[in-house]
Amino acid sequence: MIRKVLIANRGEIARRVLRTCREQGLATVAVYSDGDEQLPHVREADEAVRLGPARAAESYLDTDRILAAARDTGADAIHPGYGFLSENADFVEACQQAGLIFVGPPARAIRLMGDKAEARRRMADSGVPVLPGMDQPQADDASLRDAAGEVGYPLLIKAVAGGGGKGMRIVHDAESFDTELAAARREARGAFGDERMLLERYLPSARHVEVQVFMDRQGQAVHLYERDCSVQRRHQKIIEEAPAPGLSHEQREAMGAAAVRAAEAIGYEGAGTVEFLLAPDGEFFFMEMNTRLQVEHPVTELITGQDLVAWQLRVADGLALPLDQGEIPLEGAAMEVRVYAEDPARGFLPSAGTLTRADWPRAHARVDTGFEQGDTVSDHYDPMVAKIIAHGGDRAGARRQLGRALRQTRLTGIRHNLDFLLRVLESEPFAAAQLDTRLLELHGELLDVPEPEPKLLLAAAALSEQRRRQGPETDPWSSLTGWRPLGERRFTLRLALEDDTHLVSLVTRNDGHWLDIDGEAHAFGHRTTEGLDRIEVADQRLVFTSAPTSTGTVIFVDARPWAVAVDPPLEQLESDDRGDTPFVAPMSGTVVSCHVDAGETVDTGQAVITLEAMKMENTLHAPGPGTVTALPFGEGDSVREGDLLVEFEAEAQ
Ligand code: MV4
Repeated sequence: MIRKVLIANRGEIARRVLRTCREQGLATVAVYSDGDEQLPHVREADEAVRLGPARAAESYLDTDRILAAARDTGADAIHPGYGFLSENADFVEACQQAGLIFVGPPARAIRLMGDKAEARRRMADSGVPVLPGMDQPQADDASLRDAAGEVGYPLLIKAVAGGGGKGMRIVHDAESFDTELAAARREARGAFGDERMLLERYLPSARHVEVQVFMDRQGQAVHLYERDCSVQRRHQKIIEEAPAPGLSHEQREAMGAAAVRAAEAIGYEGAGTVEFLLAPDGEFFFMEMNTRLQVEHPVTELITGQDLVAWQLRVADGLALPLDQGEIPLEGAAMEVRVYAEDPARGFLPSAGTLTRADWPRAHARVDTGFEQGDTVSDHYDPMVAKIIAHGGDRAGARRQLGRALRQTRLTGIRHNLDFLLRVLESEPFAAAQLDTRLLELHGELLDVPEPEPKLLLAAAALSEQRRRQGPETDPWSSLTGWRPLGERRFTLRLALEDDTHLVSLVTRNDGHWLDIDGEAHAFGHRTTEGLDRIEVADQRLVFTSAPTSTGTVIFVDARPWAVAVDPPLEQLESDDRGDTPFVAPMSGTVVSCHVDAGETVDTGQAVITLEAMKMENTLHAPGPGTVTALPFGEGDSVREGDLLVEFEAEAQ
């Protein structure tokens, strides 16, 4: 029986595995490299062992150091997560030699599936459909060229040692075959030290549909339905979902059965994923098998209600699978996005850095992340910051929930792809489930990065500041302080967006709400629903969230942050805060006239004082019946923003 698990990984997957181990009552050991010691996966484990320098080769990829950590802590099993050593057959053997249980398949299954030609042959022999091709990789260039003619064009040259799109070349015609073959061989020799190639008919328009399988040591195999992972960018998955939309019951059964056959054919153990290409006519073909728990496993967990890590641990313990095929539920639909530290506005350049703010969505979604606020995303490892996963009664519901969750996420300090994710998620082709591995090529506009109107950002910032000063519970329109000309309430700020400053007022009058920017008035509307603010300025709309910063406000539009500075910053104003009196000068200016004398009683709405600022005259009115007890400034006096212009005592109610 496994009692103590060493998790040979980092970040979100280390935490994910830890969570189940803890629930199962297993002791846990984390490992970490220099720079990672402050991360959540390290502090959440019962014990943690330093491996070495940040470089993966000297830490998370170093078999000897990991085995030493397991020995030193008395761990009896190693969970590899994904990536790093998860599909390294030599590592699996080393674990076994050290008397450790490797939570994953046997070394021979990993080796077999790592050889793409061997895998293809084994699948074809077991009745798993494969595309027309040539999988005798010892062939020389001349016989490959001959075989290409039989396979037909367009075709793919695939590296035997490749996978995930590495070492792959499309060849459209016989004329370019030799050049492409030479290039593929060169690339593969450099990347894998293995230049063997196989050929396969190229299916230009297809979906990537993969089936989750499990097999125990007793020889029982089941599938847990499929995931559609067609939305990719340069072989990097972006959105994954389960089940694959539009599959008929028969197709689902056929793909599931083929995947189970694949697992049985190779005497598999544990969690595996069989990837298929799904052609527009519904035919499907084996692509490759991943011999690990995958990044996107949570969508399967959400539709089946199963804990796949718990299943892995059971199988590793030699126990039978917890459910038979017929007992595995499929409920609703789930969708996952991968949040990467990269900048969509700059060609998706990776963007390491410290998460100065990390507010993960609380409702609507599951968040698997290895980082909390204050943590640093290192440039030594994969730039994935989080997975956000939503479940709904159907695909539309899951998509809606996920959209809400993404808009509620507030991340600053790194560039990230949340706005891009939202754009794809809410695009027409994706909403209509027009899934295709070329979705982003067919809809290049999804790569454009639109910028919100400055007007809208200023309005959003003014509204956020106004609420921040008067508390989140107040209705911005009933509590506007500052200038109160008769029938008008006004909240004014100087805001800086990029290099320009603007005088912005939120105004409410009996003819409606207005936004005044540098003296120009725009019709303005606002409401808050589902934790999101929605504003409308002169027929343009913006949905946003906001958060205070040391210099003002950050407005998140499609989760993309825009900094708006408040001039002067709130701290300065708060130092001479006059509570909620309506008679605080909203900006510097000059007193034009005092309409009453000190000591005079006034009635609701009666004019008290007029100030001129920024070429505008503004009159303050009494908010209710009361007494003007003092007028500290006289006509012609200069006043500064925040000055108390009128001391007023409201009449007791
Ligand atoms: C293919 C293919 C079309 N025809 N094989 C890409 C990753 C690796 N798993 C195999 N891949 C492909 N193999 C044939 N015969 C198209 C791809 C492919 C792809 C597959 C899934 C998701 C995105 C993709 C993007 C480009 C190419």
